[in-house]
Amino acid sequence: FEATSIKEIKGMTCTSCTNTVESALQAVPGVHKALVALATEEAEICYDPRFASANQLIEAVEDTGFEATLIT
Ligand code: 9UX
Repeated sequence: FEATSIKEIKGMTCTSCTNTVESALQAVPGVHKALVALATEEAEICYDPRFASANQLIEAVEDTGFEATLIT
């Protein structure tokens, strides 16, 4: 089972920010792939919903100090 989830992440101003958020998302158990785009403020995440939930992904982003909202 694999789901793709896209979130809006506010407040990122450089590629170092996106790397921080990407690393945080990739560290969540069940996440296979996380891609964060600076220009669109969106994250594309492939994860196994048996091990990770959308809320956990939001929390992982907010733990890095950015605001995240689910857009799909
Ligand atoms: Mo770049 Mo982001 O210098 O918190 S890492 S702005």
